[in-house]
Amino acid sequence: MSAQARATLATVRSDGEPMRPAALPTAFAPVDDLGKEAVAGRKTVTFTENKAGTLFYINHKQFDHSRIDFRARLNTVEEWTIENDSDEVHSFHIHTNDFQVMRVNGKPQINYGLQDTADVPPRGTMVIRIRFLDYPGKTVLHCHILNHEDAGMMAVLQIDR
Ligand SMILES: [Cu+2]
Repeated sequence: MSAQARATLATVRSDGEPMRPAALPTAFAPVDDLGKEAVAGRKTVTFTENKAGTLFYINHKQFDHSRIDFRARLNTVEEWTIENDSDEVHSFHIHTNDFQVMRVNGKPQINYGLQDTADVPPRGTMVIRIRFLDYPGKTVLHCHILNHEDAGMMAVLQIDR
């Protein structure tokens, strides 16, 4: 990344009577736990890149919108292993259905609820569970780092009835 000149982006000013801070909630709605669900399928998603760090791949392929890379069935739960076979972080992101992070580098994760993006550490692995709800059809998964997805790190998932 190139060095950026310092610049003022915004000046925030506050006036008037000070407000009392709102109380934070002490209880949260229960979250779905996909760890208790039967697993209907397993997939491996591997992030790699070329030596120069200019081309990016999922399962050794660059994005092709006309190709279906993964298939799943509606209303099932799958367990996916996301592998990062590179020396930098990649941020796993999937559209349409959110996922639960189960383990990162083998370490079980606390379930704070479903999410749509999670970092996969360099040379690391992340295991997720995902329930395919609501929408049959095509969707995409990709690295959420913009220049990685633009340079190929994206794949098509077909969800069938
Ligand atoms: Cu990436």
